[in-house]
Parts: sequence; C-alpha cells; structure tokens
Amino acid sequence: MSLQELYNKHCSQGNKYSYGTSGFRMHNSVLDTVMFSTGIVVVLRSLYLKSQYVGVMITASHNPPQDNGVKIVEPHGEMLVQDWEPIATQLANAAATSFQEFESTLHSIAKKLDIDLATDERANVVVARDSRESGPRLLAALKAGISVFSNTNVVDFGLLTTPQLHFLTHILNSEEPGSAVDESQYYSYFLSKWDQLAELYHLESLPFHLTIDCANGVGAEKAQRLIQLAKPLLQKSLSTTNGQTDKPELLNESCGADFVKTNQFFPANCTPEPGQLYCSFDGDADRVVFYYCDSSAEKKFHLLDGDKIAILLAKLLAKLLQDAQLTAALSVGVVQTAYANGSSTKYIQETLQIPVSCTKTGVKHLHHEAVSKYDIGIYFEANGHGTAVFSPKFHSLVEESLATTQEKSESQIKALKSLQLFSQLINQTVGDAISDMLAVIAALCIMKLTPEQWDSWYQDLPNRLTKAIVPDRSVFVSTNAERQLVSPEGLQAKIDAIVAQYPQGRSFVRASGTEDAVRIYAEADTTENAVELSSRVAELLK
Ligand code: NG1
Ligand code: ZN
Repeated sequence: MSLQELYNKHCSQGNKYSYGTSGFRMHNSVLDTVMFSTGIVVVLRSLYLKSQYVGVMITASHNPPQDNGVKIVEPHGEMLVQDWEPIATQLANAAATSFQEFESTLHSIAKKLDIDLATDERANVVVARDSRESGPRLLAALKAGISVFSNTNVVDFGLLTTPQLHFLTHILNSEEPGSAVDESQYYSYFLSKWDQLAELYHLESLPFHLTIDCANGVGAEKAQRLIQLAKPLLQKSLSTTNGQTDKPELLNESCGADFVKTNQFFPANCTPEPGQLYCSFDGDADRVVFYYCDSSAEKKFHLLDGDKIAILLAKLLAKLLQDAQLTAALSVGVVQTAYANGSSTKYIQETLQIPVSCTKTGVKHLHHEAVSKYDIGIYFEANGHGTAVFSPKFHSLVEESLATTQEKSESQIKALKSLQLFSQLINQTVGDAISDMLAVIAALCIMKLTPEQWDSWYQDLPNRLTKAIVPDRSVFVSTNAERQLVSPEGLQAKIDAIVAQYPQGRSFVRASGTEDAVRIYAEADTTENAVELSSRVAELLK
C-alpha cells in the first residue's frame, strides 16, 4: 500500500496528542492515528541508532480497560530519550491534521535526523502488548506505520508485562545478531538469581505465604509461569488471585496496585489471614504494593507501599555494604517524589542516615537522579513503581573484591556475593513488579522479618490523594520538584496559609501528566486533619 493508502486506512483527524510521562495514553478509540505515527517514529529511532532494536509497549497500565497507550523503549531498556518525545508528538499531531501535513512533517523530521526515507538499511523493532481488548487492533495500526519502510524486522512477543518488554529489548541488543531470544530467558534469569540467594542463606522455607493479586491483567499469566518454573521452595509459597486475563473488562476492576493504594483496602477475591503477605500488581505489572492484615478481630488492613519497599531495600543494601566494607567507597541514596509519605522521608534521613532526593513525578525523573547521584540508587514512587540501580563503579568494586577473597572474612564474602546477586535480581532496566517482588521476598527472608516487623519501622502520616477536574490543567505550573505552584498566581500562598494551620501538615497541587485532572495531596497528624486539609485545598481550586 502507498503511504497515502496506509494513512487513509489508519488515521483520522481532529484529536490532539502529547507524548507524556508514560508515552501516549488515551481512550482506545482515538489511538489508531497515534499508533500509526508511532510505528514510523520507532523505525526512525532504530535507523538513527544504527539498526539497534527499539521497543514498543502497548499498554495503559493501571488505567481502565477501555484506555490504551503506547510507549517507546530504548535499546538497553531505558525509556525513550527526552529529546525524541517532541518528535513523537509532532508527527502524531501532523497525522491528526491532514495527509499533506503528515507527509511534509515526516520529510522535515527525517531531514533533521539525516535519515533517508527510502533507505534499505534494516530497522529492528520489538513489540508487545498488555491484555486489553483494543491491543490487537492498535498493534495492527502500529505495524502499518512500520510497514511504510521497506526493510524492517519486527519481533512480536505478543502479550508481555512492560518490564519484560524492556528486559527482552535489552537482551536482543546484547546477544549476537540472529540469536533466538524468548520470554523464558526472563524467568530463568531472575529465578536463577533468587535461587542463588536462597542457597547462600540456606533458606529452607519462606516464613509466609504470598498471594499475588494480578489485577486480571497480563501479569497473571506471567506470574503463574514464574511460579510453575520456580523451585519448590518458592513455588509452594506463592499463589495468584484476580488472574482473569480472558475477561478484559475486569482489568484493574476492584483490584490491582492502584486500587489497593488509593482505597487502602484489600482487593476483590482476597481473603486475608494474619501472618500472611499479599501484593498487587498493576495492569502491566510494572508496579507492586504489599499489604497484610493484623491479628485484631476486624483484621485491619496495613499497606506496605513503594515508600516501605524503598526502605526495606535501602536498609538491607546499606547493611550489606557495611558488611562488605564498602561503605566508604560506594554511596547509597533513596529517590522519592513529593507523594512519598513525610514519615518515610524523615525515617530514611534521620534514622537510616541515608540521603534522600526528591524529583518530579514519573519514573524517568527518578531513574535519572538515581543513576547520576548514587552508586546504589533506590527509587520508588509511593504507588509502587520503582527499582534500585547500581553504578558501573559498584559492579567493578564488587567484582574486584570478590576476585581477592583470601584475606577476607566469610561474612564479608557473603555480603559481597549478596550485593552482586541483588544487583542482578532487581531489574536494572525499569521498575518491575515481578523482580521487585522477588527482591522483597529475598530481603524479608534474609533479614528474618515478618510483614508486621517490616511495617513497624515508622508510621505513615495520615494522607489523602484526590483529583479535581479543572477547565484547563495547563495553567497549573509547578516548581521545586512539583511541591509548589508558580501559576495560577497567588494560589500557592493560599495553600501555604491553610497548611500552616495543621500540625505536620503538607499539601501540594499539580497537574497530572497522564489524566486530564489536577491532583491534590495532603497529609497531617490525624486522619481528620488530613481529610480537612485536603478538602480546604480542593475548595481553593473551585
Ligand atoms: P500523574 O498522572 O502524572 O500523576 C501517574 C502517577 C505517577 C506515574 C504515572 C505513570 C501518582 C500520583 N501519579 O502520574 O506516579 O506512575 O501515573 O503511570 O501516582
Ligand atoms: Zn504500570
């Protein structure tokens, strides 16, 4: 088909698109145009990077089933570099204007990038999607965009979690060209790291059963596959719930990480028992939060969110560094956003004496800070999206130390081996619910912690996260890692005046990057105060 015929088949006019925090994300019915243009951008990106594989994930994560979206993944699993985001936006909007506009924009982008549109250089693309019903249709539109070029190779992995796509994109670019890469490499890699840790610590059983709420999404099939492939030690202590991937309308419905974090309550189809641990993935399994119930008569719900996961990993990794005698040589830091509970920040800084950075919302910002500032950078959004990244200096020092073991104590060697295994068990490309889950289980086993003990280190300040629909969210401009507004003028001063009336009060307002809304966060000493503070700030927006 000609460019014009392909365009006519997949594009429609009138919508406005923006490549945001998590790529393009909207109601599925308006996404065909964007899929088509993104197919072209991905090919350009691969050609620009000398035919390396570039990844594309079709997902709308924790959003409702009727939404969908697309994001581009760099050859080694990072998110699309920031200076290509405007290119993706520009081409999508040109496609939504007219064929003439689209064609001329495509030529001008190619010219700027110095890419010959008629090249016979090979472009390599790797695609996957979550379990949404609109996925196959949108994938076809994406492939149509890719087919505009004559020499393309598309590796289609079908259904994957977002982190699996990131991981396999990296593997495809790391292996010899032509080697077969398949999904099973993901499971064998992470399970082998977990098994090695279990062996190092002589683990014989897990001190709890872990039930995984899979949000009725793609994570269900993947978690079940992981359990099937695991050795009995892990296998007998894990099970899944909300695994109805075949009923797309149930995706994220009364279950999943976002539901649990927002409602601070158990998901559907989960009958909690004291002493056991539970976790929830989101729709594309790049987020995870944990929880448990206490032994009171009402079986009270307790959340172990991204803040608590960051602290668990920070505490363990800092202790291992100490035992490995590397504390002076390697830095550890935690990266959070303004949504982190104030108690967690205080605990990390004051009790753990570990530095904390605060960045804008969106893992790309946290990732960048973690990589550029620390040798071990642990970053998590409160909603459970995050990972820990290890610097090249970390890897070389640990490797060097392990190469000369004769003058080292047994505990030092054990700590060094543990550090190395954790740096592999934790997905280095992106936050990953499955890999984070395995790291949390390993950390709890090694530190001999029950869920209650993990939870007891500090108490979250009561908080509320709500949203408000405003006529134009673009007027809400933030500064200071989104903790203060510079526009609309005068609003921040009014927020500050209200916040000052509440002990331990903190509140901020920012425009969402993924929804047409502004978010209001408030925390204070008591639940009543947090709720009151939140509604008084919300009043200001009316
Ligand atoms: P926005 O809509 O910009 O607040 C939300 C989450 C982010 C991140 C992105 C991407 C909150 C408060 N915000 O961003 O943490 O996960 O979605 O999915 O949870
Ligand atoms: Zn997600």
